[in-house]
Amino acid sequence: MEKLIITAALTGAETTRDLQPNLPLTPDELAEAAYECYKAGASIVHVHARDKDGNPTQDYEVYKEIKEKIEAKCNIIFQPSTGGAVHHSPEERLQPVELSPEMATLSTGTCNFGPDVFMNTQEYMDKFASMMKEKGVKPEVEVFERGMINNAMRLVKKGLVEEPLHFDFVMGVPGAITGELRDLIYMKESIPENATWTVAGIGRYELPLGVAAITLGGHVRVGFEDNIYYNKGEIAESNAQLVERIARVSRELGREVATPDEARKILNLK
Ligand code: KMH
Ligand code: ZN
Repeated sequence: MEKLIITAALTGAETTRDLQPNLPLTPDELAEAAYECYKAGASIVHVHARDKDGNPTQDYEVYKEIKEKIEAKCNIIFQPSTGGAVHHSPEERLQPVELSPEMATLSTGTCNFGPDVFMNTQEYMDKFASMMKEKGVKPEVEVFERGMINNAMRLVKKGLVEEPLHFDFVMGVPGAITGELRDLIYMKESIPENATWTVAGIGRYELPLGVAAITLGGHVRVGFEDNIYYNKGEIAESNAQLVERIARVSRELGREVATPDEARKILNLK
């Protein structure tokens, strides 16, 4: 089995310091957290920026500062969010793609997102995919429901996204697909054979789905965007603590962990 790619989703747009006191917010904090995760075994860092008040922002300058600060510390793959927060406009969300990062997320469908709606019309999807193509950015296709895989394949047919695709199954968001193992199997069986995939289990689903992905040949995302606990009722100390655990479990199960350069090869990054 190929080595395991671990993605650290450091902050997200929804987690707050009230919920998770160790949440990295500023560019310096994000860069330090990325570096700790890199040392613990992460090869990709998924980043959401925050403004000076700690609120989610998709501002180009803030992402630029974060990218530069992370690159000064290590060669982890920088993957900014184009999902942003549910209230961001598509134009706001697209700003980090201007930085031509190696990867960025691309959500291929609309779903309920707790009390909100995460909006991704066909028009947005086409626009986001075209811009990523133009800037040479590999999309990580974020799917929160099965039908979003079909939408991704539609983008391939239109020539806006190149195969092999890399999917992230985000599972357990209230209002979208559950985090049950049977649903992970269904998702994994529904993508093209040459595609790679990772799973981001929300909350209590993070660890069991991560372990399942290790054994099924997928990859794993962990971090405060998805889960703030180490164990039930026990707040995690850091994102790196979650990365360390999944890396340890993977090695125990006989699967080595990829370095960023190994991840670049597995994902066909240019
Ligand atoms: N914050 C969610 C509404 C992404 O990063 O691309 C969307 C999200 C997906 O987190
Ligand atoms: Zn995200």
